[in-house]
Amino acid sequence: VESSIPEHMREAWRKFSASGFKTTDEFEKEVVKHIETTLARSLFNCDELAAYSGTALAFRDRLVIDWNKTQQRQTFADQKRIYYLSLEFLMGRALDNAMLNVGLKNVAKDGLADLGFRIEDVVNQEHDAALGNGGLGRLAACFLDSMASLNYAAWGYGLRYRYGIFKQEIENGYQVEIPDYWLDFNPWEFPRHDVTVDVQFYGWVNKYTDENGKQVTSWQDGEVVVATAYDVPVPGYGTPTVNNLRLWSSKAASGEFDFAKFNAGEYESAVGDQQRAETISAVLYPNDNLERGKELRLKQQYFWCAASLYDIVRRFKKTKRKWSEFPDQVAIQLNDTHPTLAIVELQRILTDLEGLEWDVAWDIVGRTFGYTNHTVLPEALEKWSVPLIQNLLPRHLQIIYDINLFFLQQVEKRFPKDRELLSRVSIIEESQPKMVRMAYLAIVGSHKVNGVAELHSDLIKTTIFKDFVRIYGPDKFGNVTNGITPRRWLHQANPRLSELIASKVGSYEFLKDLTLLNKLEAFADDKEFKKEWAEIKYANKVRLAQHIQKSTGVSVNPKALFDVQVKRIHEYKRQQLNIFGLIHRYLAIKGMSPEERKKLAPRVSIFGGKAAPGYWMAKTIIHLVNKVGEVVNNDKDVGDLLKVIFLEDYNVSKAEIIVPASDISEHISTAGTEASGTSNMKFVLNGGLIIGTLDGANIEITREVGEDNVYLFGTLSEDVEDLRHKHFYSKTDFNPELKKVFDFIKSGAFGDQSAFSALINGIVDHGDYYLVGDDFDSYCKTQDLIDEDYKDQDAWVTKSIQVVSRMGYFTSDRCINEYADTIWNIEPLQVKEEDEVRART
Ligand code: H53
Repeated sequence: VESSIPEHMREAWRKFSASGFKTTDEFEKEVVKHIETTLARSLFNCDELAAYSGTALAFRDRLVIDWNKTQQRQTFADQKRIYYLSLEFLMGRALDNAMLNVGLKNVAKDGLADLGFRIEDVVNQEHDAALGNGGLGRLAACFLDSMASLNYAAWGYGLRYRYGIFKQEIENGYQVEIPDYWLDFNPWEFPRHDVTVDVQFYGWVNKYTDENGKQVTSWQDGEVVVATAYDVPVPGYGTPTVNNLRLWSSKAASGEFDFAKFNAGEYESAVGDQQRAETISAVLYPNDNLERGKELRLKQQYFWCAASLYDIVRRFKKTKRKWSEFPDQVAIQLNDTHPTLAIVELQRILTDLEGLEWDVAWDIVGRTFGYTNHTVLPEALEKWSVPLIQNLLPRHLQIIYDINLFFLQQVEKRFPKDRELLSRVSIIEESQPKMVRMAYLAIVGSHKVNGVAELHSDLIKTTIFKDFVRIYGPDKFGNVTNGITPRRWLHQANPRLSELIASKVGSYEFLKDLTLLNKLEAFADDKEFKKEWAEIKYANKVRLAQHIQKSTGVSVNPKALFDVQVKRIHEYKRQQLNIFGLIHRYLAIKGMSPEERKKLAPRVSIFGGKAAPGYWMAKTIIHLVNKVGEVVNNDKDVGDLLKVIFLEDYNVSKAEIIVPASDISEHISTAGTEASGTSNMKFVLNGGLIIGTLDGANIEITREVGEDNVYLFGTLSEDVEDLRHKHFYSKTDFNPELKKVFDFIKSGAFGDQSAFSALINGIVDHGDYYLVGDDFDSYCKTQDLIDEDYKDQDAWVTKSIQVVSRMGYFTSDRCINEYADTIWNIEPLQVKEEDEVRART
């Protein structure tokens, strides 16, 4: 490599090469140095934010050393790499995670204490990196953690949004959205101003024969936007591997602004170009499980795919291998259909730019890509209008048509004269306007398609992708059940529980091999152990109660049963079922005698989650929860028996407080709608039990932890369609208890009833698509059962221990190994044992 230092001059480098702090003294020295020099502050001017900044910079230095070495090691090893393309990475905070992963949290704790700070206060200064909406984005973050922890050579590719998911405030019971500008001070990103890619939009396609008689296709003119790389280190746990997350930021090609235009007096338009370019990476679309077909979103997708592919191809070309070896060096995983244009872009690079034959190129493309589907909801399946693509990406539209043509020709050969089939599987939907079905394009351009839980993977094979199973055979379609990283979701969020577990199973090795949790089973009846277990849950509840008090002003009793539903607000997730159940409970309490009330288990019901800003029904649900809270929490009759809390601005760092404090959490989607769910796993891993439908990963959680340890209820997915049809003919047998709830709302008990009429009418008059009426009765009965069971604390704690001991399967490490074996065909990189040991100390 031209830019490396000559051999005879390397000694000085080696002598002074940074090695990173190990002791408390060394750590303190680093922190003080950063505060005094990097931040230009002093001990007379050092608040918690400055202490956070100094600590983060000290740990960042430490990570960078291993990061550089990891990248060198991966380059020398010259093996296959994984590229995980995701429009969302919901990372949360980085400092606590970095401290734990490099094994120096205690050093930092002591050091910060010496310097006059509490480590918790310092850690709490950090702004969440919230570049995602919900489950899909958080899954990507867990996968990055696992890929690094398992020493896979892996890169994440995403967008560097200037604004992440909005901050939610509740005003008068309504959600209000505040922009999330998070880049004021972000020590975790490294701008790479030398790593840029020109990305083209619009223009036209020129096909001609060159002087050698060769057919040339070239995409010309249009507009160029520059992608600049920002790199974020991703440390593994207890390993020297630090992988890279590369996020692209957009700016105008002409740099600051167009000087020619500026000098010609067109100041506004000069600045306008720049702003238009910067808009591409400005903001994360705040929809979860909903696609709205906006041009800017398509621009984001292409901008990110084009920059990432250019980068991947550039890296491959340095190895000087033949194109046929590309799939042996590169595995690209598509997180949902958002990056599907990468398939088209690679085909364009290989044919138009590199001159490969169509078939040769297409074979390479297919062997490179894998596609993960995360939803069957029709409103979430991406379709882009043909005129929109035609205008923005004219060459890509032609390639899509060609891909479709070759695909349909294949199908025609295997299933002659089945015109219906051809029109059903066509990548182009013959609607007005025509639409490109991105999921179909993703299937056709990948060698493997997977769902994210067993039920979901079965459903996609029998419903939305049924025809493709016929065409390609069943082997192309698989399942990789989701998982979560136990480092963040147990060790970081619940350090005391993690420590107690380690003391029983012998070491912290369970954080790398979660199946070791099964050793806990032996202590499920151990009196002393159960006491400590229960104490930790109680302490976590006290901490959450303090948070609730601070953020809502409501004081809750930590001895009450904590019932939690935190996730994006969506009709299919059925927060409305939960709140209707609580109104039912409230009415029941009101009707009880004092003796009956004494027998009831006090309950705190906690909601949290954001509604997409344009999702009116979801906002109505938030409003109802808040109004019910106002009434119930101020009713002297009810007291501690019931509190209804809406916690604003649910995000990753709040989840780290909420999850360890739950007794029961709710995963109550209409069967067949929640592809997997991952918070269900987080709650159970922290000793919480769940109430849930037979949906997504609830089913596999039940299989692992035992039917007696899960509160299941409701319609089965195979019965959902029939019921939906029936709703349109008869609703005479409408649930009388639910009707009472509706009447109470209509009486104005929670303020102007018209605010909630759409919510009620959707159920009573418009077919009850999500089966709230059907499942209400079994839901309430199951809640009654929970009340009863919770009274027997001794048995409850045994269940709590048992379920944790059986959660080994749900680590994202298991997922990553499955992807590696069945889709990517890749092995981890060998890391020297001494480096592993160093990383653990
Ligand atoms: O992806 C999670 C699943 C969850 C599913 C979620 C998801 C999004 O967050 C956004 C879009 C989408 O298509 C799916 O709803 O069930 O657990 C990770 O797979």
